[in-house]
Amino acid sequence: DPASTSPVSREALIVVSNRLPFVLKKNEEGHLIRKSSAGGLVTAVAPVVAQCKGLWVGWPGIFLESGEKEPIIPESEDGNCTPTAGLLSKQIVPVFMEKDQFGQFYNGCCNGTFWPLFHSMPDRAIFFSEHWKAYVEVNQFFADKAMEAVDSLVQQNKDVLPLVWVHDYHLTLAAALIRKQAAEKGIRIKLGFFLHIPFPPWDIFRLLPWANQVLEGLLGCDMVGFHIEDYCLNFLDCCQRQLDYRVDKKNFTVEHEGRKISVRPLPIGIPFDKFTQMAEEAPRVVRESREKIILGVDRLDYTKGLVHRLRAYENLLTKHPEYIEKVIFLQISVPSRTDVKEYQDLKEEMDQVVGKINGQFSTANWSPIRYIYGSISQAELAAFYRDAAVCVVTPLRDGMNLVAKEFVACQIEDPGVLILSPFAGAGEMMHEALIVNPYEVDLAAEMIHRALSMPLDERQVRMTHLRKREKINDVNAWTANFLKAMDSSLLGIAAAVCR
Ligand code: GDG
Repeated sequence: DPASTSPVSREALIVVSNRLPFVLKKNEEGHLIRKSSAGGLVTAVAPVVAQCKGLWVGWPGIFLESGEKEPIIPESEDGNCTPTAGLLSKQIVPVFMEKDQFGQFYNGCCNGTFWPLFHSMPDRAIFFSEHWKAYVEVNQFFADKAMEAVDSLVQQNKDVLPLVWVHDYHLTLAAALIRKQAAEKGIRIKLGFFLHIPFPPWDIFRLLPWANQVLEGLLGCDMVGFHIEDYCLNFLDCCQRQLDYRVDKKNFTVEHEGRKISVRPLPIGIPFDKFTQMAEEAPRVVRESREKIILGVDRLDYTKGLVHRLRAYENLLTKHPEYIEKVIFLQISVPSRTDVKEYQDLKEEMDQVVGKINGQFSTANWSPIRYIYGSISQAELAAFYRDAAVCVVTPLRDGMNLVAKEFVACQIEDPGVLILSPFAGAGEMMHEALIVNPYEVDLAAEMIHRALSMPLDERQVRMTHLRKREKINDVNAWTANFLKAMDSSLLGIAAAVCR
């Protein structure tokens, strides 16, 4: 058992993320229930937390009325006695926030400032000191809660070594705040961070009025992880040029306060086998039809390149009228951040562009675009992935992009073709996809044409390679790689529970 060979003692994982692995909802009788989230991160990481008797710190998705007491976290999902993702309620540390403060933090700073800036779209970014103030307060609050979690583990077992894993751009300041408190209390911990979105080049990053604080916050860790090497290099460059810290761009380390922080590329994967199995089991959702399906699946977000993609399709129908009544573009757009103006504007724009293209090209029995503004079940999604001839993943910028990987995992029949943007992290490694710059609308249209007319043997060769890579580098491998980068004794537990 590798867990018991650690010189100090057994490690216990504490995950800190903006959201818990489930949200709390009131059922018809007014009782709180858990509604679990089916994301790959949860399926891979929660079993490790459960097994090592660790904790998960995060927001449960509801606000309390003023003066309302914090509710007790229910043990299981509606009517079912299995705790969500194996996590008992005593392993959940909920972080409750006031609605106003959350709005300034989440809609304001996280999604108004960090999101566009880190996706290299500074013109969309807003910079308000009230938002930043809320961001600092919320990060402090999460750090306090994480420290309570650390304390409770140490009280139960003084030999435990807490391994705190902080996630994403919402919580860039938390690690340094946790480190400070642990040092004051003389508690030894390990701290790691993973960023799910891109880390921008210095010339963009330095537009952030609070750039130094963010870097110092991340450098509170022992290890900082990004999807790909480019983001690591951007981060190292920022530490060097913004803070004048000593960085080693060969070994990917930063020196700060007498510590050496390692910076690592840790490309995330998906639960590959789970998606393949869903594709095997899912009934046909698209009626047996003459048309080939071109599929797009995204949160409705301006980084995903949705309008550019529709323009490319419009261009295809104009230049290649032979596709009229022969193909259907099925775009699933999940509503997202609907309180933020940029997202409301995008919704309007999409409605207009879809309407225009459908108006221009529809015939009595056929419309070129089927547009779903809403979300569908994962089983249905797997069926769409399986039955699509082409999947178009063309973000203008994307940390990784899981849709590209899920499509590949579901391609169990006559193989389809993946069209991928080089500006997604996934574009760095999925070389057998057709790679196209989404800004080159004409070329993107030709790429769809090429995908639709690609011979079977070429499709098979490309898909076989893509599937092989994603199966090996699945989300369990990612979790294991994080633990390895943290030099963690939990690696053995992860290998045992994530099979
Ligand atoms: C961030 C980074 C990075 C979508 N529609 C439905 C649905 N989905 C699921 C997909 C996929 C997920 O949502 C979207 O993941 P992405 O990776 O594409 O994008 P973000 O949400 O922006 O995620 C990204 C990721 O973090 C992980 O690090 O890859 O770059 O931006 O899993 O399947 N799921 C269901 N119904 C839908 O209609 N059930």
